[in-house]
Parts: sequence; structure tokens; C-alpha cells
Amino acid sequence: MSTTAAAQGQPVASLALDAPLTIALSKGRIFDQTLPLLAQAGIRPLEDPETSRKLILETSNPQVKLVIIRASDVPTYCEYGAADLGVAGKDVLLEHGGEGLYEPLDLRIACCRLMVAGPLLPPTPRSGRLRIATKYVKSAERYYAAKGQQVEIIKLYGSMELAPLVGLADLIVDLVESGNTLKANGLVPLEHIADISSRLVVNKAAWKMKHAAVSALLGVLRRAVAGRE
Ligand code: PRT
Ligand code: MG
Repeated sequence: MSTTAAAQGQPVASLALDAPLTIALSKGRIFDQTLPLLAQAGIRPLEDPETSRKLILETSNPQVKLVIIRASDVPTYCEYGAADLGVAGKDVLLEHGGEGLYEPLDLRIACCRLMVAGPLLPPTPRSGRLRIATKYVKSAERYYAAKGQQVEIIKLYGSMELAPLVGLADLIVDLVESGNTLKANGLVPLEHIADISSRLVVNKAAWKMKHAAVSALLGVLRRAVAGRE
């Protein structure tokens, strides 16, 4: 068990960085769960994204800015260097493909499972092929291809749980945390596809050009994650 201030959750002196860093985060669970980790590096946002309309937040470290964007846009901002670093769910990274990015650290936050779910009674496919509704088209395609099962995948952007209830699809592929959303809609988790957590991603050019600053921050975050185990 580590006895460092970071491991004990005590405030730590602000990290000295020799280059400015922009970190992309999405509002909600990722922002909320990344904040205590950044606090271990002395990085605290000066405003709350839930109440501020600003999309760029200054922090207690003048070298560090946070950009607040949609969860699924985080890999794109990092890939193109609009942000040096970001925090993204593995579900989002699997869909994006991870081009132009390094993924050096599993932050072990925002954990859930990517699953096949559906009604308790197994569906009878109308045309021989099961219809699968999902936001996670690539992950679903890979999963069924690996099983050697031909399915029809229908892309949705949200409320996947509705699809089997209204006859749009036989099954869904979605994230499950407590299982309450499935249960509330009369669905059950059926097959486990992958364990999901959020990852620190780094733009490949920033990794080289701002190596000292990126690795200083990475070091503190790595110790903060390890200190929680
Ligand atoms: O909301 P928006 O469309 O902007 O983006 P987003 O939904 O991708 O963002 P957000 O903030 O909801 O999720 C960000 C990341 O959190 C995801 O990419 C996942 O990696 C992670 N995460 C962890 C989750 C959940 N747990 C989760 N439970 N993301 C979504 N959910 C949803 C799930 O889709 C389902 O609708 O919560 C519902 C299931 O929860 P339970 O507890 O009822 O099982
Ligand atoms: Mg959401």
C-alpha cells in the first residue's frame, strides 16, 4: 500500500509543466470521475461545466486547459491534435479505431460491460437473420463475425432498449452497468462482449513534441490509479 499523498487522496502541489496541455473530457460521468485523478496532479477546473456554458475551462494550473465535448468526439479531437490528451470510454475507442492515438493508461473509471441484451424468451428471427439494434456497429459486427453468425445490424444513436419492444430489432448491443435500464424495459443481459472502462488517450505528435509534460502528467495519473487499488 502506497503512502504517497496521491494515494491517500491528499491535495498535491501543482505539477510543473514545460508545455501547455489541452485535455478533452465529456460532461457527466467521465468528467466527474476524472476530476479526482486530475486533482492528484493539482489540476482543478476553475468552473463547473454543468453550470458554465464555456466549452474551454481554465484550471488551477495555468498550463492546463480542459475542453468539454461529446464523449464520442474525444478520440477525434485528440487524433487531430485539437487536444493533446483526452479521456474516452473503451466502447468509444473501439468504434473510432484509435488511429493517431496512443492509449497509455486504463483509468479504471466509468466501468461497465458491452453486452447483447434482449427479451427473456429467445426471439424467433423473422428472416433467418437476427436483427441487432446498436450504437456500437463495429463492435457488434466484430462480435458476430467472430461467432460466425450472420446478423442484420441497425444503427441507432440512443434509447436502444426501445428497439426490441417495438419490433425494430430482436436484440440490442449496449452498455450495461447496474442492469436497471434493461430491467425497467423488460430486457435481460444475454451475452458479454467486453469489459469497458475509460482510457487516457494521447495525440501521437504531442507524445513526441511535449513528451516531458505528457509523461509528467501520465506519471501522476498512473500513481493515482494504482493508489486506488
Ligand atoms: O450522452 P452522449 O450521447 O453525449 O454520449 P455518451 O452516452 O457516450 O456519454 P456518457 O457520458 O453517457 O458516457 C460516457 C462513457 O461512460 C461511455 O462511453 C462509457 O464508456 C461509460 N459508461 C459507463 C456508460 C455507462 N457506464 C452507462 N451505464 N455509458 C453509458 N451508460 C448507459 C447505457 O448506455 C445504458 O443506457 O446507461 C444505461 C445503462 O445503465 P444501467 O446502470 O441501467 O445498466
Ligand atoms: Mg449518454
